[in-house]
Amino acid sequence: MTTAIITGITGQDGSYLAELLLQKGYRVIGVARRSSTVNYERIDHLLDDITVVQGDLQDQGSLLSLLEEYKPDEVYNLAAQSFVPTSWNQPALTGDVTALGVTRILEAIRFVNPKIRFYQASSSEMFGKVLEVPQSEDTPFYPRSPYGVAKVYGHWITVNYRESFDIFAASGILFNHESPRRGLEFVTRKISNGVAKIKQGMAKELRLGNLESQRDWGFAGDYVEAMWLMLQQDKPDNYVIGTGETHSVREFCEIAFSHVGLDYKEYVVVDERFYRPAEVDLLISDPSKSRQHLKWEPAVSFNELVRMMVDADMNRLKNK
Ligand code: NDP
Ligand code: GDR
Repeated sequence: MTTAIITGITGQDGSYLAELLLQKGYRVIGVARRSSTVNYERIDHLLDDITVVQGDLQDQGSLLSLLEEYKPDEVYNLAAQSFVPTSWNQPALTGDVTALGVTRILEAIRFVNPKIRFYQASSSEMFGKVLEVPQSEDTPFYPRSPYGVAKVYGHWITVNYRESFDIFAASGILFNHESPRRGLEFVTRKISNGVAKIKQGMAKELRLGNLESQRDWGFAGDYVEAMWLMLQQDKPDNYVIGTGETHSVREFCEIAFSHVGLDYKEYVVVDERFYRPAEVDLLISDPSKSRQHLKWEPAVSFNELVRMMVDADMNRLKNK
């Protein structure tokens, strides 16, 4: 039985990746950091089938002992301080977890078993103030937040351990991917949840920041398949994963509100509190390498994604 360790098991992607690996017959070990109350909402339905263990990206020893104890074949590093605005308020913590945390796992792999295959969750935020449109594996980085800067470090240390120590270390440069399990502060979920609350009379308006920023949005359930595929190749590499389409926050609002028969212009209030010190205006992937090498294609379209998220929040609030 193949064993995989997933850091960030309690997050959006951790839950979808665990489901995928269980379907493929893996033994799944999920790493969660200790907290005073458990936050297993996204993995509640999996707790009989996976093993959840304590570990923290800020603690080298915990990572070493997990690898020694569970002897994984594959490690997926999904843990991070992943919310861009928080990275300006907690830049040093973001660097410690999102950047140095990657080195700590790679060091654990190097000492315990350099044959372990490693996946690093890199991000389109590394392209930031984009130097090329669309963005591919060869586009230079220009990160615009402490989060983006930390991810650039995580990406390059992954490449460096591949080249220095011959570790099978893959970097997936994933564009935004969303789902009904997305955290409530990210814009897509904030909109789908806001729409459902307004429709059900629980809120009167939705306050957002920059409506003009454009993202290449896909469905998280599709993207975890690409992570797995990267570790099944003959050689480790970097891959851009996205849909190749871009849409604005405004368009997301239009579709989400109209799905429940509302006009977003009557409810969305632009609030400068949600503007960022430096914005990433436009992201759009060139996913040709992953289409060709991994044979990966997203299944869920942008319209389907928006409707799926609104429907899920409508149902959740109705059943409350
Ligand atoms: P989430 O924010 O939903 O999940 C992040 C996970 O990291 C949570 O399980 C969190 O635990 C855990 N974590 C945070 N700090 C630590 C720490 N010090 N030690 C151990 N675990 C920690 O992110 P997503 O699932 O959306 O994203 C997964 C990864 O992919 C992240 O690295 C993200 O930066 C990256 N990424 C995401 C994209 C997206 O569009 N979703 C696009 C590109 C990259 P807790 O629940 O305790 O907070
Ligand atoms: P992002 O996602 O920063 O792209 O990072 P987010 O959903 O937070 O923002 C997307 C865009 O929407 C604009 N925006 C708002 N954003 C939030 N959160 N709240 C608002 O009210 C709002 N109004 C407008 C933002 O300015 C931005 O332009 C996500 C994270 O998952 C990262 O971890 C990941 O690496 C990248 O996607 C790819």
